[in-house]
Parts: sequence; C-alpha cells; structure tokens
Amino acid sequence: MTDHNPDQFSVFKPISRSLLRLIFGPVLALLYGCTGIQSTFSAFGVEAESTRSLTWVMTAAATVITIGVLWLAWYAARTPASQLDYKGGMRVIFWFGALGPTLLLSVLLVFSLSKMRTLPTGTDDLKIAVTGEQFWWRARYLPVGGQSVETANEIRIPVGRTVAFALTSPDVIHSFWIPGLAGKVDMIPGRTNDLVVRATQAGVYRGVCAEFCGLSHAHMAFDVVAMEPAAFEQWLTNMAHPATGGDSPGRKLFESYGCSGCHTIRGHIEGATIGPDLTHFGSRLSVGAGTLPMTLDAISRFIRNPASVKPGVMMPDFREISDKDVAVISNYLVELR
Ligand code: HEC
Ligand SMILES: [Cu+2]
Repeated sequence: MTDHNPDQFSVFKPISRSLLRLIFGPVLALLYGCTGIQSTFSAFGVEAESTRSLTWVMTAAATVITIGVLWLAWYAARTPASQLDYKGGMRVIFWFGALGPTLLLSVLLVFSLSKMRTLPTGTDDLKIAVTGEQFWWRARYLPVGGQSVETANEIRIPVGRTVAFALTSPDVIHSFWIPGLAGKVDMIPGRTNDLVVRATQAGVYRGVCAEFCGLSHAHMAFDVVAMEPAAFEQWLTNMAHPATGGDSPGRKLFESYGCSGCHTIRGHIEGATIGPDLTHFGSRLSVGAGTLPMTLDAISRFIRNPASVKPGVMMPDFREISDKDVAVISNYLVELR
C-alpha cells in the first residue's frame, strides 16, 4: 500500500484519449456534414451565400454576447458584496440590458432586412416551372421566345443569370429545396409559388423535397447542375430536340410492355405524361429522382421492381419481365441522350 507506483496514474491517459476521441469524433462528423453537394454551407447561389454570411455574423455576435454575460456573472460572483452597490447594478442594466441590446438588434435588423430582399426580375430571365409529383419532379423550361421543354428529376441552370422558378403540385404539399442555392419554398396544390435565384458558380449539387409527402418522401431528390451559360444553352437546345436513334428493339418492347401508358419519349413514342418524360433519360445523372446512379443495372432494377427502390412508388412493378427484355429496354433508355 505504501509503495508508490508511478504507473497508477497512467490510467488517466487512455481515459483522456478516449474523451478526446469522444469529443472530436462528433465535431469532425458535424464539420464534415457542413460541406458537400447538399449543404447550405456549400453555397453556389446569391441567396444561399447571403444566408451563409448572415449565419456567420449572427454566430459571432451571439458568441461575443455570451462571453460578455459570462464575464459579468464571473465578475459579480468574485467581487465582495461590500463593493457592489445599487447604482453600479443599475448602470450595468442600463448599458447591457437596455441600450446595448436595442442598438445591437437595430443593427442586426437593418443588416438582415438588406439580406432578405428578393432578387429583381426582368423579362429575359429564364423561367422554369417545376411540379412536385409523388415522388419525383416534373420540370418545364420556358426559354424567352423558345418552345417549352419538358424533362424530369434534374434541374440545370446557367451561372450568372436570374432564374425564376414557378413551383406547384397536383396532389400533396411538397417543398422544393436546393440547400446550396436558396431557401425552401412549398409546392402547394392549386397555387404557384415563385422562387428567384441566381447561381454564382458552376458545379453539380443536389436538391430535395423538404416536406413529408408520403412513403417515399426521403427518396424524392434531384440533381442540380449549374453550368456556364454557353454550355447551358447547348444543353437546352439538345433537350428541345426529339429523341434520336429510333430503330432500337427496345423501343418496340417499351411499347408492348405498356410503358407508354405513362411515359413519353418525344420523337419515338407520344405516350402519356403520368410518369417522368424519358426523351433524354440517358443524359440524366441519376435514376428515380436522385435515388440510384445512372447505370444499366440500376435502370433494370428500377423497371423490375421500383417499389424495392422507392416504397409507395406510383409505377407498377414488372417482375415477370425476362432478363433479356429488361436488358434491351434498359439499353434503349440509356442511349436516349
Ligand atoms: C402506371 C404508370 C407507369 C407505367 C405503366 C410505367 N411507369 Fe415508369 N414511372 C412511372 C412513375 C410515376 C415514375 C416516377 C417514380 C418515382 O421516381 O417516384 C416512373 C419512373 C420511371 C423511370 C425513372 C425515371 C427517372 O427520371 O429517373 C424509368 C426509367 C421508368 N419509369 C421506366 C419505365 C418502363 C421501362 C416501363 C415499362 C416497362 C414503365 N416505366 C412503366 C409510372 C409508370
Ligand atoms: Cu415530396
């Protein structure tokens, strides 16, 4: 018992190390979550950038105020009661309880109001009508003087140009949210909500539905591609063209399996528009509204059993379809660029 063992304290080392890990792990994870294709901190639009700077300013102000209040409490607790007088207390309340907050909140109000202004719109803005469906996105581009172009599950916008989204829904309420671009806006049946944005840098990002809308709400995302204006115009011109390469055997199978009862492939099959337009399907980055990558396997899996990918999906399954047929159809669809 009397022998002093210097090693007995080494027990603290592993403890402090695991404590550090306990703290740093989540902090790192949180910081990691602050960037990426779907983050308000990876801002690529005017509105998201000003929201981000507002966040930093508010955080800095809150930190300064918290430190100040803690310091005051510490000071009051340390000072002997005989040295604290009523007048001094009132002075503190006047400066830090009334005048200080009033000034600070006024400055923040003016600053926030200037940040809350929506972007001015003009006649040559690009208009995109987006409809939230269960559980995918119908997008219609309305270029100035051009014909409207329908596509789905992918939004492409030119950098530096004002884009006015017209948002609505035919069934339930969805919410259109591209975190890196702007705030969320609800898509409400029977009304059209506007969202005006301007992208500041090119890149591939992601948007989501931010309002619970049914079983596959969490599988209702979309790719967002901000492009240089010239590349964008080229892309839009291509989107306006009908599908090419019409003599594929997949085209006949597509019709004979009844896919055109819900899908249109402009130039090939003028089907219904219940499901997503597939005219340039192969040029999209993902399958099933941001749920699977654009690969042949993913397309086949989606066609066979879409509900295994998206519970509650509005497309029937085709489980009896042969391996050969599903491969032929998938090959046909992926070639639609
Ligand atoms: C009853 C209507 C209906 C029929 C019939 C139908 N689909 Fe669909 N399809 C949909 C709907 C609705 C979606 C959107 C599902 C979602 O993502 O929530 C969809 C999505 C898809 C997608 C993914 C589109 C995208 O933008 O990612 C593909 C590919 C597809 N269908 C292929 C087919 C093929 C091939 C057939 C025939 C074998 C078929 N569909 C038959 C309604 C239908
Ligand atoms: Cu939704």
